[in-house]
Amino acid sequence: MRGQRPGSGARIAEAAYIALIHRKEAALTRFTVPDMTCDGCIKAITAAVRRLDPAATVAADLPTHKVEITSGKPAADLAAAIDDAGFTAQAA
Ligand SMILES: [Cu+2]
Repeated sequence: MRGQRPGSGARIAEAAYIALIHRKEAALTRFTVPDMTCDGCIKAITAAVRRLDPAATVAADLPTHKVEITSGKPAADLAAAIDDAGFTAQAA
């Protein structure tokens, strides 16, 4: 890039790298939660996930007991949050 101050490109790249390592990209994680049987369960699971990650999105389907979570948190942490709320999160 002509006309740019020397070194500014490297500084931008470094800033982008620091942003990347500090803010993990949100990923979709799927669980099956067999003991999720009513809207109250969905609310409790959603609340538990949001306590861990307020930015998470949670989509639940009662008939199939599937829960889809979009979050930057690791799947193991999401499963632990669901388990701590009294449910069983199985990898799906
Ligand atoms: Cu319920």
